[in-house]
Amino acid sequence: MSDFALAKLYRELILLLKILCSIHSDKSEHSNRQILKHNFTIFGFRIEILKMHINIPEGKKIYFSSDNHLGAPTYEESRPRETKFIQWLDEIKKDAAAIFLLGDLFDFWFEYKHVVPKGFVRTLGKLAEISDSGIPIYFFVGNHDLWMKDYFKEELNITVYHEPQVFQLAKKQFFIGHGDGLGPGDKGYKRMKKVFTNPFSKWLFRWLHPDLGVALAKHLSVKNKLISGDDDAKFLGEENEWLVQYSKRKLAEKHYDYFIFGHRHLPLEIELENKAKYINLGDWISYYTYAVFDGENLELKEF
Ligand SMILES: [Mn+2]
Repeated sequence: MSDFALAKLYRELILLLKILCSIHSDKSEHSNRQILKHNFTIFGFRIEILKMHINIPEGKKIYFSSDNHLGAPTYEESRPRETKFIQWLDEIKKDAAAIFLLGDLFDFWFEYKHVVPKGFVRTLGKLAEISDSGIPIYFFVGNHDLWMKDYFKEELNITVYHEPQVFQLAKKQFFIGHGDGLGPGDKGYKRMKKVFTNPFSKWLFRWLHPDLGVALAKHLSVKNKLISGDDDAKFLGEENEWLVQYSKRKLAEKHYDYFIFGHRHLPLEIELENKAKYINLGDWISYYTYAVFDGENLELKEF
């Protein structure tokens, strides 16, 4: 088998595993959710796999937001932004069929075996209330909160994804993720991400006393662009927007209606080919933007 064929097989197996794992981790049952059968081909063999499908009942909507960076630049300074976010959650819970949070909710988050970081109780409490009321919440980790483990699942019944996922929402195909490290370029950050997600470095970090570890991580998160992976929030033009390039590459393989990402801290809506759209959700630092999908149309709005 050629290197190329091996690489292709490897990629497809990883993709299959990812999809199977993501369905597996979603244990809760809701009446408006179902698992769809989906055909998948590996070297000509047709395999049936499962895909998340959410129906949107009449009058209900699906909401998306990302990049709150609670705790930045300091806990006190991010409190007004937290209050505003909770007001938004209170507003959307009235007609939400599901809520997608696309990462960097916290400027830094790390789960120890028996301990989670201090703070953010109003946000966590509001998410608990919404989740308990039966509205499913999906969380995609960002580059600032990628050290999530099972706390959100166990405490809030929120499904946590560590990689982008495909969802069918009503009749439309969505490709959803935080967006860090995707597309060409950003090599320095991609290398850093390998270090951060490496089990040995996580194990080492866990054994630093949290007063030291969390303080160090918070410092680096605010100070260092390479560590945080955050670019300046200026539009670089379609050709230089990595996530646009990434979406175009994905479109060449398969049709999607919407690509939804965070990470850029810049609200963007870009038409791609065949009516596909790239949406960037902006942030809750400068823009307070979110997307809402009613089953037919998706709108980027400001709160
Ligand atoms: Mn961010």
